[in-house]
Amino acid sequence: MTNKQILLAARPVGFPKDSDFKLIESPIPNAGDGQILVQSIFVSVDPYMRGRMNDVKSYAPPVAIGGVMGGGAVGRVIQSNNAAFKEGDIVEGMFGWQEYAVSNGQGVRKIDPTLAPISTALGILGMPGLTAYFGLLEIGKPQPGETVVVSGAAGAVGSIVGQIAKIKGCRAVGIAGADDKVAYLTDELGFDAAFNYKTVEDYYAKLKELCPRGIDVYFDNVGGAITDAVFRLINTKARISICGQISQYNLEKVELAPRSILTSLLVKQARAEGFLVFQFADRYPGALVQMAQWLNEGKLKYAEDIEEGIENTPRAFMAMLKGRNTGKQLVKVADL
Ligand code: NAP
Ligand code: FER
Repeated sequence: MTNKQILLAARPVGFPKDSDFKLIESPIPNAGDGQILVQSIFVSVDPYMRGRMNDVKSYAPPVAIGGVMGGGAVGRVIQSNNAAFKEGDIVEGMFGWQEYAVSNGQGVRKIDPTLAPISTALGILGMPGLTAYFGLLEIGKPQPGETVVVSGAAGAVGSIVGQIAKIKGCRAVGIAGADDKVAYLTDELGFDAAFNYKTVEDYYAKLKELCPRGIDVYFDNVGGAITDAVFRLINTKARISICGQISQYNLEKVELAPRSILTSLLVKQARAEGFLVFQFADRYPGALVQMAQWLNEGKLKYAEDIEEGIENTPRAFMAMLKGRNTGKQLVKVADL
């Protein structure tokens, strides 16, 4: 019995490649004093991890070369020397890209497996769901009858944003990168309209057609040319929630935006505000109660894309960056 771990072997230049990662096998560690040993069941791959691979300062130091890739996971406590946890507990925490992890319990959340499938702790009832909830409601402040546009609309965050916009009585318009994603948004999730940015050439003309009353709220997951087009259609007092800029994460050379986006903010007396979901951490419990209620009432739906085997985590991460996923991308590494 060994612990398969994925290490960061090299800092990716541009789009990550297989050789930036390395699979190793090491002995399964034991829980020390005050610690728990967790066997992961689902490991998360998220866009923010691309930034953690770069040697830049942010809220935490970057992943070290030769270090285990960090990231959220859900698993089972198999040893506990910590009074807050017992063997068999299902927990979510930053256990990384590996099969087994020890933790002192800080930042580890107990999951009730009878309330929802445990994988949701990494998706709709976890970080991405909370990002959609706070980024839309606190930054976007959607009002009934307003038009909400979301980019990256078929992903873990975006698919929830559009559905919360509908709950709030808005017109929800999604932008995604495949025809089947567009169909999923309109036919299954209740978006009012959506389009495929990979086949539509003129984003501005398409958005103008789909948003006849202009755009009041823009939830930006992607940045780039899509965002430039949205800015040309914002209404007076529009709110732009800057959640992500995934179109930029793998570029070797930064892209320049048209300076007219600032003129749009000026003449529309509009506000663009970036946020990190962690800034709302003290309000997670109430948000999760609300999200779970909407889920149980059938007002929220979610999709998951599940890869199998810890050794396939880099592949799943790269596939997600390329848009192969619909909904939350996960890797299943053990049975429940
Ligand atoms: P996701 O949307 O499930 O997966 C990423 C998606 O990005 C892909 O499926 C792909 O879909 C799209 N994409 C990739 N390259 C693109 C490009 N060049 N242009 C447009 N779209 C592209 O991931 P997620 O976890 O929900 O994250 C979505 C965004 O939210 C990311 O930007 C992430 O960094 C951000 N985020 C921010 C916070 C925060 O605290 N601020 C927290 C969580 C996530 P297509 O097929 O549509 O291209
Ligand atoms: C994300 C993109 C960026 C994200 C966090 C960040 C939690 C934060 C980056 C930084 O602080 O440098 O998707 O999700």
